[in-house]
Amino acid sequence: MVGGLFKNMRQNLDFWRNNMYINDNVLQAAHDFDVLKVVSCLSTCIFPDKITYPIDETMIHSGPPHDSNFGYSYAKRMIDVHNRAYFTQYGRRYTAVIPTNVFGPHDNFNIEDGHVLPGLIHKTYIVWGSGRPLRQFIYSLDLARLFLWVLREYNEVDPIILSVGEEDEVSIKEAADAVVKALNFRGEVVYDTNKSDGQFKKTASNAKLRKYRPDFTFTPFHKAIKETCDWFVANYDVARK
Ligand code: GFB
Repeated sequence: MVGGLFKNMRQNLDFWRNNMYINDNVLQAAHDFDVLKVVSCLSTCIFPDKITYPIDETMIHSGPPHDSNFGYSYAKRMIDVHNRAYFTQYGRRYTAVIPTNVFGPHDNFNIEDGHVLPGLIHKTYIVWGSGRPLRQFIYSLDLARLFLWVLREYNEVDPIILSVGEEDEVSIKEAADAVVKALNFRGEVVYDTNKSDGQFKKTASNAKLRKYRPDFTFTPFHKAIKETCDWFVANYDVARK
């Protein structure tokens, strides 16, 4: 069960309970049916809020998460505990990836529940919050390519962050400007500062990924935004919104 900042702030209990049920049912069923490998998803938003940067895989349990999504964060952290327990008790090599903010075609463009980029693409001219927070965004097609590599080649039980580099972190304003450019929007962009900014930053290191995949190239941000905007416009009638 995933959602943007605002859905998390409204439903921390649902995010905690539903994701805990999913964790236990999926992993126990995999074990019962002798599934050899399970790759679960955590997220870079589950790391401690008060932390040093860049965040890396060793810091998952080093302190409380940001208050806005504590239910989701603690439930997702429990997957790492589950994976370690299946390894120590049964030798299962179940693992997890830690994607940063994902976006792309077929996203959830719902304005209230979705994440920032699909929300901006759907709304275009209204940015919630100040636009100052920083995020690393990963294009869904790049994440899918990396996910197949993890499934086939990554053999650690410890999780691995799947993110663009720290140098590719952008502000929400820069992300909004990229959407405005891609949609050729000519109107005024307004910032609704009555809406929360959420976590200011959660800068994650992709050094572990780079150690395994120094060759991997991410789709340039503006190209990925353009492809996502073009998909949304061409599929407006069927897009989740
Ligand atoms: O993607 P998002 O909702 O989640 O981004 P997080 C929230 C940031 O974008 C805040 C700004 O700074 C918002 O003020 N923002 C601007 C908007 N316009 C919009 C808009 O139209 N919609 C939305 N949603 N935000 C989530 C976690 O944190 O990260 C989830 O809460 C999940 O659990 C996800 O893990 C990856 O990046 O703040």
